[in-house]
Amino acid sequence: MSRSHLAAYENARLRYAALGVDTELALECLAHIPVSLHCWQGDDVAGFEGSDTALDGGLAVTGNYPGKARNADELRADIEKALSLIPGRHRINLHACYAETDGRKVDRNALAPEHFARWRDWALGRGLSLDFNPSFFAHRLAGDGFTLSHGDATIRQFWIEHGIACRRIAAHFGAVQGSPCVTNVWVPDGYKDTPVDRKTPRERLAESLDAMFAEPVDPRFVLDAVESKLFGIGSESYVVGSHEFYLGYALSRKKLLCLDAGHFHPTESVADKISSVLQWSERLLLHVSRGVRWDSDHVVTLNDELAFIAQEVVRGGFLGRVHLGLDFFDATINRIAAWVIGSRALIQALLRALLEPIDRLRSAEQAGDYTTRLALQEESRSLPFGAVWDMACERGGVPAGLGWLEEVKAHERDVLSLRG
Ligand code: RNT
Ligand code: ZN
Repeated sequence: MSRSHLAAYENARLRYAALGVDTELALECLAHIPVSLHCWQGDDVAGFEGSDTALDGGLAVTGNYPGKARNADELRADIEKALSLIPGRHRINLHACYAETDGRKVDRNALAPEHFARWRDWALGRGLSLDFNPSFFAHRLAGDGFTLSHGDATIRQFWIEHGIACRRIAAHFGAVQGSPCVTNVWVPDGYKDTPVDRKTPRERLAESLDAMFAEPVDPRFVLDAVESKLFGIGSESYVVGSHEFYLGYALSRKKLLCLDAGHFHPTESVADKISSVLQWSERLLLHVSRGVRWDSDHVVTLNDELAFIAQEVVRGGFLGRVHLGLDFFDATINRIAAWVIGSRALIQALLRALLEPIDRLRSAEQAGDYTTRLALQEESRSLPFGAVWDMACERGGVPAGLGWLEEVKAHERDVLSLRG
């Protein structure tokens, strides 16, 4: 690290210390927060099942930036490249449609750990843990927009079996990696236009979920989560798995609720939900994402909403109870850069939250001195955060500043541009 960087950090350390904040403690804490990096940013949620399964279920990836991963080896290499530019030790989030079946057709209800052996060995070899997601989209039995809540019992049964198969795969990951595999269920089910019967699909979804979760799994190996949504493309009028539906389901069945930052009304604060849900639930899964108008999955940036989410997790002392996953996909920019930008933004938000002069803020609030509280909140914004972030990158062995972009550009020239 250059002398001027070191001097900048030393100066920052003193500035923060003057407000009662220990930058060393913040850096130490930050280095141990895992973020689950979603594999699906690397290939536009395509997966490896072949071409007869176009993306659907309201998931839309726009853009045709060259160089996307065409197979699992390329995807893993791209993830490694991204991880080399993100400080910290993180996790990898897989979807069932990223199975490797060596050209054989294995339907989703027949998936087994062996189809993820390469992912598992790759992850274990690099000290990475895996999280998992059954894939309830891009499949002939999801074509009409319904899966677990489908009116046809045979189709429901197929998806229940898929969920069961995925939990067994997750349990295998959990057993070998020494940390639970967070296994998230999101189904696209819903109607484009106003339904007459909102009740029955929800009854069927609850029943299917119960059937899917009937087999007990060891919580040391698997943590089940369920993810709600307000609306999707093609399900604008009604989503079966709404927020209230899954909040009730998660609490009554002791599952994790997954809050996706892009799945609520635009003025609704996901951050504010964290301490509410955690009053009643031991754990929570966050899909850190960014909604922009109709799209719920833009690359995460360091905006106020992200800062607020990180603050709530840190202030509440919830770091051990909240699982942080990323969920976005953008094909208009370099896909590795998208991972790096979104991950670094989340980690920056966490560092900022760890650097808040929280003791002073709390005493101002407790004393009813809201003037000081507001003044201090505003003052915190201009503290020399960048110098501490540079130090986090330096200690994490990744480029500080825009150094990472040069590496991404070089990799694009040398590797991505050679892909057909
Ligand atoms: C969709 C959900 C879901 C997916 C991924 C691919 O609206 O957010 O989490 O994005 O599972
Ligand atoms: Zn999500």
